[in-house]
Amino acid sequence: MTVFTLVMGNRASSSWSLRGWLALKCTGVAFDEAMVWFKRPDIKEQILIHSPSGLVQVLKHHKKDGDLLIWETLAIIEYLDELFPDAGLWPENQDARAVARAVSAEMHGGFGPLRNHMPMDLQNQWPGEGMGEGVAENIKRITDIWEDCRDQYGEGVNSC
Ligand SMILES: N[C@@H](CCC(=O)N[C@@H](CS)C(=O)NCC(=O)O)C(=O)O
Repeated sequence: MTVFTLVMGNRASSSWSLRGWLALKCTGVAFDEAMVWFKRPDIKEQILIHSPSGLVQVLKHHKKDGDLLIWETLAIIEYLDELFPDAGLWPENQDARAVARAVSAEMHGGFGPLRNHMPMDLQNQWPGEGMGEGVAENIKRITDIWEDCRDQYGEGVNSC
C-alpha cells in the first residue's frame, strides 16, 4: 500500500475524478486508486464510506496517526502543490499562477449549461447533440480562455 489513495469515479465520465488523478500523476508519487461505480443503486452509501461530502473524488493521505481526507478537487491540488513543489502543478510566475487559479475556480464553479447538456464522456461520441441553451456561450468562453492563456503564458509551459 502507498501513502496515498485516490477514491474516484470513472475517469472517462467524471471530470472531477480525472482532475485529481492527473494532478497526482504529475507529482510522480505512487498512489492507490479506489473506484466507486456511479451506476450502483447504493452509490451514495458507497461514497459516504470514503468521503464526508458524499461526492468524489477524495484523496486519502495515510499518515501514522490516521488518514487525512481531502475531498475537494482544488484543495487536493493545493495540498499536492505544497507537498510536491517541484511538480509544477501551478505556474511559477506569480501573474500566471493568479490567472491559473482564476481559470480553475471559474471552471470549478461555472459552465452549468455545458455540464448539463454535454456531460463529459470520453468513450462515446454524440455528434450534433447537446447544444442546449447557454452551451455555445460556455464553449466560446472556454476557447477564449485557452487562447488567451496560450498567448500570454504558453511559452515554455511545463507539461507532465
Ligand atoms: N466540488 C467537488 C465536486 C465533486 C462532484 O461533483 N463529484 C461527482 C462526480 S461527477 C459525484 O461524486 N457525484 C456522485 C453523486 O452525486 O452521487 C470537487 O471539487 O471534487
